[in-house]
Amino acid sequence: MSDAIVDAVATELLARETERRDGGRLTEQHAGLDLDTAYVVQRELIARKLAAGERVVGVKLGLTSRAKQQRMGIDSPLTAVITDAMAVDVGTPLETSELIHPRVEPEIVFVMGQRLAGPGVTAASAMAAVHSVHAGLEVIDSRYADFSFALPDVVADNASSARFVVSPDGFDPAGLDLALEAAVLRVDGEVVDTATGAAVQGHPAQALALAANALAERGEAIEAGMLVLTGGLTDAVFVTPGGEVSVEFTTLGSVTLPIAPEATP
Ligand code: OOG
Ligand code: MG
Repeated sequence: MSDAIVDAVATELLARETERRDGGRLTEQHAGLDLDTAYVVQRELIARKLAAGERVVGVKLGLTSRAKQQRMGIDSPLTAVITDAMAVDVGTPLETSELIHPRVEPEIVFVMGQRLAGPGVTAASAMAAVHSVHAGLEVIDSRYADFSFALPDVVADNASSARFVVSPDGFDPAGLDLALEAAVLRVDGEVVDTATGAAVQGHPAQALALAANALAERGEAIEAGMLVLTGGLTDAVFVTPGGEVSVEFTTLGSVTLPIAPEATP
């Protein structure tokens, strides 16, 4: 693994994010950008965000549902890191002018009650560490043109992370059947997709276990108090300024993300 590749890829991805521009796959420019190197890039990119004042608030999984895997042409889940700068309060409009080509996807979100560290984490032991379950929407914004990437590209790009909104209403995991928890995704009031929690690795707790075990391979754990975004239940949808995206769950409630109107010159 080359430090020069890690530096070059992290620098380019952060520049694309800051300058709101996409670009080609970095695996095509750097033959050495394999999966292990990509996770080192992701860690470097987060380290630079922390140095700029951001704070880690949780982890996310990507490509945990078939809908997402098919759209992206990648059948392997991945993990990434979320920071406070990505959090949008419920009711606050999404400023698309700050982003490149945002898309929104519905997610089931865990707030951790206890530290969860692999290896050997099962869905049951993962669920036992969860404090509460919440409805969420994630805004992804790939730094690659047309969201076209190979697995190391998207891992290096922190899994297209950009923004997220989580409902403050938390539910005790013991009282829920998350595999059967249904989600209805609406854009501007029209239903565009539906799914149940089983779309995410059979059960969102399975995704949580997967994250804990994958992080352990890199010497990391999921800490108490952290958020875990378990992965888009459906394909992500593009948004239009002035519109809104919402997800309504059976028992977790609803989250609506208004999209800010285009700024008038
Ligand atoms: C990668 C991010 C995937 C999810 O929930 O599957 C992700 C992408 O689709 O650009 O956040
Ligand atoms: Mg997601």
